[in-house]
Amino acid sequence: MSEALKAFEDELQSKNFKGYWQNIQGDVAREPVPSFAPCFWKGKDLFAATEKAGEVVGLDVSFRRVIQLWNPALKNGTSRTLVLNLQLLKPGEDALSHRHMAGAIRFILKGQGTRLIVEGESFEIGEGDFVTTPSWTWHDHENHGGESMMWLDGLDAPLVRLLETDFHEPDPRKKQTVTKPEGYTLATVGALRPSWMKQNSIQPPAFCYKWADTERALSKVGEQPGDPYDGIVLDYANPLTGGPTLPTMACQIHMLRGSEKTKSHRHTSSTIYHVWRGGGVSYIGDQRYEWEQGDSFVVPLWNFHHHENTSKEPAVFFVMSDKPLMDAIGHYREDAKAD
Ligand code: 1HN
Repeated sequence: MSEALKAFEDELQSKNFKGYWQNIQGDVAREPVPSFAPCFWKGKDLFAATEKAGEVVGLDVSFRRVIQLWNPALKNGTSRTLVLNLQLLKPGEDALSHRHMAGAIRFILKGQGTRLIVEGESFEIGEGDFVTTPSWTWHDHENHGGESMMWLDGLDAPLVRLLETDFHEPDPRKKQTVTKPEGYTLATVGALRPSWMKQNSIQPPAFCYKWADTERALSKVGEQPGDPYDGIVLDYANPLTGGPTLPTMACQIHMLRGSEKTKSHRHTSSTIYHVWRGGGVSYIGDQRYEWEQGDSFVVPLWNFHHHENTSKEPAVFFVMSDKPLMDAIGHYREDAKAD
């Protein structure tokens, strides 16, 4: 570098300026190069760690007894934008109320009879149910049943951290008072809905999607061709608009029929998979992962991936992705691998 150029750059810096040429480091990438790699978590290890947390970590120590599926390529989180956790709530435990900017979902893996209270409505939850806790909604949980509850917590917390928009408020009441009748949201946001009710046009209402309905839908469409890359896909749609689950994340159920093998593709959204039923193998970039019930893995953006159900029984994934974000800003691109 010439003396004159160095002196000029120093002068720019002293005035908080930077020349474009100072940012160019070699070739500019022609396509996305994710900074985080695929990662796989064994369900057996996750459940064992969570059981252990149940013995050594009280709710006084950890406001929520939650273990994160931490992608070591990141400071925090499972993907760049989303995090998947497993939460344990033991019989008799109450997780106190709070609200925050991060939007959250729960997918119940184990247990019955617990209640999630969101914005004054109490939802009874059990295995396979899926519940949303949209951004800035009060939420607390109570396990008044006889068995431990375990559920997946999915949050857009890494995105919120990046945006630095995290308002976070403990509830001065500690626990919410239930102010809405049982089944209130279900009865008011469907095809028949009260005409005077104003709804938030960005955030969906908190909603509980029952496993029995998911199973029924799978059985009604299970014979159809489905999607070449993901098999039979059900969207957990915003019940009001039919749009994505939350503005920042799309949650889905994927079913691979017995011996089904999907085609390979890649896209600019990143996807987190949890194996809810069955066994098989997924290929992500140059990695091969064999999975069984309870396992989880993440497919970073722009990694080719495809899946194979290696058994005769259906395999079912619970899936979470940041595609709505990419759609909202016009960054979604998808590319099929040539056969
Ligand atoms: C949260 O609010 C819950 O309410 C669980 O159950 C996990 C992880 C990060 C930030 C907030 C919950 C969380 C969380």
